[in-house]
Amino acid sequence: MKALEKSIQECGSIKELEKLRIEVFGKKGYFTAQFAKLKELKDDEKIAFAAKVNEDKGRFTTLINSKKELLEAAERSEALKKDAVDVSLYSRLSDAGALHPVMSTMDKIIEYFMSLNFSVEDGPLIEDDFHNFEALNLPKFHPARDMQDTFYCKDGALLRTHTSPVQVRTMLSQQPPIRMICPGSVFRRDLDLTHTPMFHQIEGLVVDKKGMVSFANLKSILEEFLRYMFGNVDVRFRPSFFPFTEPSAEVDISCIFCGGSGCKVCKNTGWLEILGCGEVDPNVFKAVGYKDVSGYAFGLGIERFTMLLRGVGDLRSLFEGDLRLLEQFK
Ligand code: 2NM
Repeated sequence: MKALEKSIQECGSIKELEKLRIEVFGKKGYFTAQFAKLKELKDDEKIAFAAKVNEDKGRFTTLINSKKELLEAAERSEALKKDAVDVSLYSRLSDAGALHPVMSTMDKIIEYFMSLNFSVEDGPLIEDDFHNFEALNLPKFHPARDMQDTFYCKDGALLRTHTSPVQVRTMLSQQPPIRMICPGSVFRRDLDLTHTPMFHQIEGLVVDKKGMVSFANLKSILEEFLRYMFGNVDVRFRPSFFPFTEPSAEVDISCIFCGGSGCKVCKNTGWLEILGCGEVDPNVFKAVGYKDVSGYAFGLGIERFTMLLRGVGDLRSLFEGDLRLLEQFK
């Protein structure tokens, strides 16, 4: 008995334990032999003996079962150790992604205006006539509303042709003072060497009580911004026209490729056209129900900024999805 108990305790594997179990409980095992002895005993001895053997049987069952559990646990943890993965190991280098240059230009511009406390707003790509045109002082038969330029959907819906409808929505839902920019994609029916039917814009808008913001503020903020983006460039404002601003201006920087002496990129003018701006037209404020305010706005194309900043000569390379383009900007 004691010897059996000892061999169970010292048993090192489930297989060995199973062999022991058969030795103890099997047909030719210990307990079968014990019970066989019963016949040879007198009646009064039988009861005591049988009780003793049954008690032993119970004890061995418990002993073997708990030993089995121990061995199984040990085997499991052994298996886990063998299959363990070291999650702190460095993996083989995979193809990590890179931000598209248009998006990194967008981020840089957003960061600049956020540092000046501008909020960043967005709005729907599918717009309606009021938000995209009417509220922006684009009269019914203005050429910019022509079928040539705008993608129309069913039931008067259209793809926004600029991000200005976001400014309209912001003015309708907030009261001045407003300092905001709206980055995002816009859509026009245009496709040639310098135009794609989808491109990206950032527009800015500042509105405050009448007299609080001026064209001089607009000039200085844009000059600072353009020097932040392009380095130490000259900036000039040329009178221009937009339906939603009055007065309006187009802004040029001195050519960053030739320094202003004239080259292919600036078509020998020494200047690069870079954005449009102006004081918000009173009709726009009327459309959103603003009274006694003044404000200015500006708009720029992110692809154009990106091409100039990165020396990308062909607009199409920004849209071809060729990974070799991104590889260069990792
Ligand atoms: C430009 C040029 C000038 C502009 C105006 C507005 C609004 F909504 F305030 F009227 N948003 N954006 C604006 C003004 C955009 O892009 C070349």
